[in-house]
Amino acid sequence: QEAHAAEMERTFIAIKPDGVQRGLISEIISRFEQKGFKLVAIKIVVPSKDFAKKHYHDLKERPFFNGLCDFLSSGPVFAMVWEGEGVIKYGRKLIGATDPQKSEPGTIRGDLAVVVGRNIIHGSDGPETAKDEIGLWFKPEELVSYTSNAEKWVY
Ligand code: 3AN
Repeated sequence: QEAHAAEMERTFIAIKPDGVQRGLISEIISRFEQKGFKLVAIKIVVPSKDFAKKHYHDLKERPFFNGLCDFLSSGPVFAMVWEGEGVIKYGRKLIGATDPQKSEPGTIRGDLAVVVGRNIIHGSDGPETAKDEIGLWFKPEELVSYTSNAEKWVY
């Protein structure tokens, strides 16, 4: 189905400093890749605290906001954009519930994390946040458009 590519949905996924330090980058990429989603942008960066505050601006009233922003800026973050049909919602499913004590086995947080303050990964929670977060972390020219070989077998 050729019409797909241009209108394909995209989401922002980031492996937080705990996931990077624990050596979980390849494990996490695998799960999205094996599902059939397509990686269209990556970068590894230590965000400033101001940048972390921008990223988490929706949570600024929460008591853990400051600690959360300190944490996100405490080390390298592996930022990605993934593309595919339903990738925003299904990406959240792959990630699992916010609190790893409640995420199901088989999900990234269920399998790989224990506490909410160290839940290793972030994923956009809807189309609007996906657009905003991709725009915050990436310049338009850092996103690549290509046809993967697998695509014609996934769709
Ligand atoms: P999610 O990351 O599943 O979208 P949000 O947006 O509610 O969940 O929370 C963003 C991040 O804030 C979480 N990934 C987690 O690191 C942190 N967080 C959420 N709730 C708590 C909490 N009760 N205590 C500490 N950190 C929290």
